[in-house]
Amino acid sequence: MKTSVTSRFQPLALATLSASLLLGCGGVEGEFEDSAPTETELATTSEALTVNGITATWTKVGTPYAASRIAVCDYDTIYALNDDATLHRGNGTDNGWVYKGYPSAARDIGCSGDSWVWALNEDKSFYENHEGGSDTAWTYRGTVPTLGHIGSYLHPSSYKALGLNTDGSAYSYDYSTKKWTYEATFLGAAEATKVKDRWFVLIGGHVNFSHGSPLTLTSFPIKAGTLSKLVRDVSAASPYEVWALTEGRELYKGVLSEAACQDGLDNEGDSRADGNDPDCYPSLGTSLCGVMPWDGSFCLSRLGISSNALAVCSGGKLVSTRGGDWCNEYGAGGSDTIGILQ
Ligand SMILES: [Ca+2]
Ligand SMILES: [Ca+2]
Repeated sequence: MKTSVTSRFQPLALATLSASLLLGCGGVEGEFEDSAPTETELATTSEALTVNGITATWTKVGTPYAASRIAVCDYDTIYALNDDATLHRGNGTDNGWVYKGYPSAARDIGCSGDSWVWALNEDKSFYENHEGGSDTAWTYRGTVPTLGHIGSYLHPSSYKALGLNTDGSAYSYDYSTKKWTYEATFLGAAEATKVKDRWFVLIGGHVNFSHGSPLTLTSFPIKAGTLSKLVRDVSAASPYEVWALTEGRELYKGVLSEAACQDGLDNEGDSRADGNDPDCYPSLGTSLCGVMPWDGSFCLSRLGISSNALAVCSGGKLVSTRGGDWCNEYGAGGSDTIGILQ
């Protein structure tokens, strides 16, 4: 077991690699430019799935065709470890990648915040880097022979990585205690990532998300017509936003949104429930306008739920919704004024 950082992450021919890999991570924007609009839509947005009050939708963000592994931290900060072990950071779009370093022995990565990167090497040694993947900033944190993969674990109060053993058991590593702690077991999992209480787990080439108690996993495939795209890596920095790198090296962003709007629950975990979640404004507004005999702007709280948002109705149909502090919560009518507040 070597503790020398440079022995594992020796930078080689940086100038040459930098140029070629910037190209490697981008340059295919407009791939669907010549397609008919309906084909573009099919190719970039996957059919939605609704389960347990959550709607999940995939949208294609880019084609990082040289990327092997991804790690997401913060909201749109993504690290990509390429096939040739160069490391890049971007926002997922093809022209947004910046070369960060060459951790030549790394085979998987995770991250915790904008500039904190974890790497698992081919020999199962595990490293931490606080300088955005800079070649001189890797620190050895041990060797775990049973580790198959590592992923991001966005924890509200600590910097953590998630390690997945080849038997499907997942452990978190805490930078402050330098210890691994058992979290859960997902049989057959190829990768796992966790944000707050939500797991995203890759099983059989498909991303699964967790919900409910006891924990249930639901498969959330990226559909391409009647087929599903196989995913090679998954990572997340938000309980309702997950990123997937497909075997075809396409990068997709999956968004979980609230679909059950009168159940009193924050279904997807964005800290907003029912009438206080903008995801719910359209369906609640449609329900409210459907029973309103007048045109005008009405509080969604008229449905007997907590909400400060307005629905603008005309002829029994929803015209638009307006978020903001318009209404008194829990009032059967709020503070709107029929016929005056338009
Ligand atoms: Ca709900
Ligand atoms: Ca919500």
